[in-house]
Amino acid sequence: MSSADQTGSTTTPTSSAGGTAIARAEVLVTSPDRNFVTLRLTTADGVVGLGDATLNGRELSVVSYLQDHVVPLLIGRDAHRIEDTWQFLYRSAYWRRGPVTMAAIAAVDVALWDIKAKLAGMPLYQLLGGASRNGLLAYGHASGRDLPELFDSIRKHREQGFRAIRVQTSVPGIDSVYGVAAQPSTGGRYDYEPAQRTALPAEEDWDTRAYLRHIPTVFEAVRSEFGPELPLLHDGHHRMTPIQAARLGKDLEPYDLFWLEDCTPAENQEALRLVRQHTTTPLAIGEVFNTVWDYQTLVREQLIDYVRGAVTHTGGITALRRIFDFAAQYQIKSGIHGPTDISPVGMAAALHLDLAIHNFGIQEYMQHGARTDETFRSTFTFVDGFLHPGDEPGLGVLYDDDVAARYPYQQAYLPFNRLKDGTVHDW
Ligand code: EZ4
Ligand code: CO
Repeated sequence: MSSADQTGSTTTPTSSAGGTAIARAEVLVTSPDRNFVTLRLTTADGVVGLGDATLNGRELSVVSYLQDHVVPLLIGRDAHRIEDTWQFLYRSAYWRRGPVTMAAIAAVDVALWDIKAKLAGMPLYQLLGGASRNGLLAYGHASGRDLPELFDSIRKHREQGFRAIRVQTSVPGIDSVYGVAAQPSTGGRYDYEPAQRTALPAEEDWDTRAYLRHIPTVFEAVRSEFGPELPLLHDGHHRMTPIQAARLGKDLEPYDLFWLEDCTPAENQEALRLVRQHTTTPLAIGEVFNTVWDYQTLVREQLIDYVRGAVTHTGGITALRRIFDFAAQYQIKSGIHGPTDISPVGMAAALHLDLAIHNFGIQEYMQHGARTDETFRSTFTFVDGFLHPGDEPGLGVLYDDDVAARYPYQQAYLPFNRLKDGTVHDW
């Protein structure tokens, strides 16, 4: 250790690191099917680690945060010091939390775990305590503009192996609704893959009363078509007030949902007390959250059943692991966010964590397009409805620079909602 370190006049533990010092930190942007931001760290000895820093629709803000403020702090730090680096990035910024900051910290954290596991010669889940199960139950996204299309989409997902299915449909009287494929006949995929690359956000419309009337009839039809066994999920995508969410939860009880997701915009955690008093439908929340504090009331008062945080958006493996451990004391399980805007690097990180924790619940799995899979070559598998991260040392993902270079960044916004009278509503 240098004298500078001993006197505390530098914050960079460099000189003792030797071959494990971070020698290079690159912020990589590519858009094979949609935009992805990846942090690649390389040690002096040439060991490479990857972290996902993709924040859908706000990608370049995280690029700037990393490039302008984080990368200069990383060079020379010992890649082995994951905890110290996390605490340093979180506390030294003074400004805490927020999706941009926490996505940047997550990318550093995951890249360092990737490096550590490669140096150990083990798949990352081994460093997190080893496997707690053989495979990870995954759910896919079925959707349809009407019941025949929806049934077709559910059948296609089951043929692909899915043993749990999220169900979203159009609502009579509303033109375009979150979660519904534009052309279900071409495979039943709804999402923005390729992402909507418009200069301005696409406008969708919304009517909560029409939705509340319609959705229970959809689940009744799905249950009578597919029987009681199939686990079914639904995403409310933050559109309801607490009392509306309470009503939907009650109305869906006969159909035995695995979960109802994001029933209200849950930055008001207390709102879930009201929902919880009225319904036994299990609740899942957290894909837009970024720290444990967003879950404090939800977990301590057992107001939810599943934590939806993503490794990518919740400060990485170090931070999300702690949220799951906190949740475990209250019998709350994991349900990590896994849409296509989580890159294969972020997915791999999720799968290693899923495999290791005791309170795993389910993993969302939307499946990336072929161009994305060619850019990020992953070892994780999906067999018979179960995901597994694979047994390559580290995360098990390679970033192909040549393929990535073929797909430059393109502006792509998420859509938004207006009510019939023009009022902006939650999307
Ligand atoms: O709309 O990931 O459960 N999944 C979701 C996603 C989100 C997108 C936003 O970036 O709600 O489809
Ligand atoms: Co969701």
